[in-house]
Amino acid sequence: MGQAEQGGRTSITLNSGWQFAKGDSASVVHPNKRTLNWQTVELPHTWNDKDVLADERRGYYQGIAWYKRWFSLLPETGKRYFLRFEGANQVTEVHVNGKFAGKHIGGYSAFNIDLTPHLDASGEQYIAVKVDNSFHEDIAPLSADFTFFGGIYRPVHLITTGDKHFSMSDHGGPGVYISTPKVTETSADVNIDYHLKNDTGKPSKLQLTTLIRDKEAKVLTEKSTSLSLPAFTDTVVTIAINNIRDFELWSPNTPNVYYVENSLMESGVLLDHITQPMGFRWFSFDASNGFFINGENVKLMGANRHQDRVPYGNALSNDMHRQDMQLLKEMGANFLRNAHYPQAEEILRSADEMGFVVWEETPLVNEVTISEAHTENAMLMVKEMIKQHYNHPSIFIWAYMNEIYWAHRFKPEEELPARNAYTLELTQQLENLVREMDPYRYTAIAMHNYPLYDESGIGAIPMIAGWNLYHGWYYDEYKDFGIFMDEQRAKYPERIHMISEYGAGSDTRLYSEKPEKFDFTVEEQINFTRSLMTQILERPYIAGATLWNLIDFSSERRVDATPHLNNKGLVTADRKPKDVYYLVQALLSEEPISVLGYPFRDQWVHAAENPSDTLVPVNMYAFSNEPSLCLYVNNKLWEKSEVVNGMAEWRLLLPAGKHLLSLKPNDFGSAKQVQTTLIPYGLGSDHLDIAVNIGCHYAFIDDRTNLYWLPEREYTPGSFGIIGGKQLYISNKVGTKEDILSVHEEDPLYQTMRVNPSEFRADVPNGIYEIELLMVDYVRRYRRFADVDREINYEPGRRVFDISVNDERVIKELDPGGTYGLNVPNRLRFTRTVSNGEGISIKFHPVKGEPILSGVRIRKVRY
Ligand code: GCB
Repeated sequence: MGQAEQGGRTSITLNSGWQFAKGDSASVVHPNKRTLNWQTVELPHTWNDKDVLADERRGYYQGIAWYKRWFSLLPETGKRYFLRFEGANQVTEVHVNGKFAGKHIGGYSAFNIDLTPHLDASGEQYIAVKVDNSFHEDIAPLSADFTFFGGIYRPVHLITTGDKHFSMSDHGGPGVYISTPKVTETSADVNIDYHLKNDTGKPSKLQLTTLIRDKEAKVLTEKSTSLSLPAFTDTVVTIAINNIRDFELWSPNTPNVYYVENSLMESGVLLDHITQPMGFRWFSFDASNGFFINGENVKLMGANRHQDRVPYGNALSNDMHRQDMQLLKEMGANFLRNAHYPQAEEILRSADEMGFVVWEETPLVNEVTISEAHTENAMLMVKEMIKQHYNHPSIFIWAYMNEIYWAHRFKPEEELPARNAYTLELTQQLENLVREMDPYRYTAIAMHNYPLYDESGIGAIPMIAGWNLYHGWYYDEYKDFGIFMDEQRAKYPERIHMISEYGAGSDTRLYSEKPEKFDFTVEEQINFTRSLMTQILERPYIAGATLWNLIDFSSERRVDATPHLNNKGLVTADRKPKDVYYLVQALLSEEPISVLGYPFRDQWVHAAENPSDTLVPVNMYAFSNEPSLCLYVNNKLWEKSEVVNGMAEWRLLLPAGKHLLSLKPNDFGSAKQVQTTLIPYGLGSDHLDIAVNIGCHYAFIDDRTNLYWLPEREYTPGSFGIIGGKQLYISNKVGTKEDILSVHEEDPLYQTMRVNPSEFRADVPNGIYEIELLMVDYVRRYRRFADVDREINYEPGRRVFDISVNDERVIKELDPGGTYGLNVPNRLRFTRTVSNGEGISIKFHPVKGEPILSGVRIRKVRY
């Protein structure tokens, strides 16, 4: 209790020993009533950590749950007691000793509850907290591409102050608001607004001291002010400290944070004490040349961050929050967008101290509800965000909506005029509010590629136009990104443009030498990022850009290669850097970077016609900010390659076996092992085992067993492959992006398929073979995260076919959808003796509709 010794205020976490139960019961507010099924939990806590990952049913528990606990606290006269919740999603009601003590709306900001009037003189206190994460049409976010985890998912603190104190009822803010209206290299003026509260019936004469210390606790300046507080009031006092000298400036490269210690005393007794961060810096944005801080032009480059992590949901420890910030820092980023909501105090503290420029925003995403309550809540969220994070020197931009027209195209035509009018008015109201609350920072909104922002006029309201752009991923091609931005620039030369989002997904189990749009391969994510980031770096008018997203994050309703996740992360959900992370590092970091790409190619399989002199081609790449790199294969120089836009590439031809690749000889630390395996001509091997990912151009590596499913290939005599049919493409994107039910770890394997194949042929020598055929009858069921599930009306018999092996019908009238269900995988396994040099020929015979095939595995066995 470090702060306790200094007197005035104590603050201690109250995170252990809570009882938790899902469901509702009015009697929970009273102690000793045994209702519901309780379990002991530790805060931070969410109740959705597991159900968001379940396949069978869409959705996760969105409803009421309770937390309760006892604690000891002997109330003293002259003290006030508060609970501070750093965040609970989304409506929270607090009851103390059976009495209602307060309610908070909104899932992403902190709030304080005054316990004082409800405390029991015996010292035994009972607290019950009801949290509800049900959909509520007046509380943003209404819909979004992320999971609305319920729970008290950030820490709780028990705070004690004197009965005159820095306000604890100012929208969760500290009651102390520090501005730096004028800063130059050598001198600075600081204004501090104090919101003070006298909870007693007596007017008081108080002493307020303000001390600014540097990070070594050396005092930079100090000021003492006398003031009087009338009885039972909130009073705002502003003090100015002018012409401060001998300070160090704050910037992303020199994150010199100062700490303002504020003390409130009465007749020499310390009543309250609070320390807040601050930084000395001046900055501006320019429509042509971007961002300037302390007179220096700095390109803002970084990433967005969501706050969850598998398997903890959104209930992360402070260490986990800091780990994310460390990843961002090491990547060379200087810019962070807290999307789509205000984030944990620990994130802001780390941003101050590590040196990030932060864009923070409230969770108004996708759509609005036309109601007064919705407006009020939206305003409240802005007030809370600004009050709570006002003092952080890392914050430069306040934003208050993201893609607010996203759901527009799904709304009934007749609603549109009223929706447009409301959205325009709301935008203007929120803009005015931010400008009024904080005249020293910039405002922004994030828009998507949709003409209505320009047409309706809301694009012109904020000071910064933020763009969420996915050219070459969801639509168009990479180059169209630059064309789009140049058009915007030409149309609105006075606007400050930023790229609030750009990013492509990847599943670290998918690899391809011929990556393509929306295929979720590691290579495609690299290609997309390399192109768009280079285009951004080339355009000085783009003040900054944040990649979408630092992490693979939870989006329960999303249906891509990785179920329930949005996999546009630079690192995986468990925080392992993907290859694209190192590309970004090479493009941004000022430290020398050279990292060999780590395509998961422990096993590279290639069929060869002439085994004695066959070499296996391997594509290798490395990320670097050096002009060129040398590649060593088994410690011998292979070749030097130029680094272009952060990457050097090699095409290797290696004999079968294990090879050590490195960027320096004998550099075992960074070396990567590649195994090249030949499938011999004639497929004649006692251990023949081939697995083919039918219907696409990429390999799938099963990360449980390392089994390598080869990209599909056409049959050539003497080898194996598919004949006939075509790969399934929906809207120019490979495969179906449906959630394949019940096979969590194999979704991408089943998602791609060949429709109407006539044959899969493998010219294997005589022997006994185990054959597996993978398929799934698919139906489009979900639309991306915005609306309700579609009913499946399945008529049995829409797709019926026979399968023969070597002209013997092994399966007749197979109806995979009808037999197993739609989007349910089907894996047929059987053994077959091959004799007379016939090889294996698997044929598909349509009876009704078209046959489908997602994978083939052939393995030589003994019986
Ligand atoms: C966007 C949204 C973000 C989504 C992202 C995506 O533009 O702002 O919430 O997650 O696209 O990945 O589609």
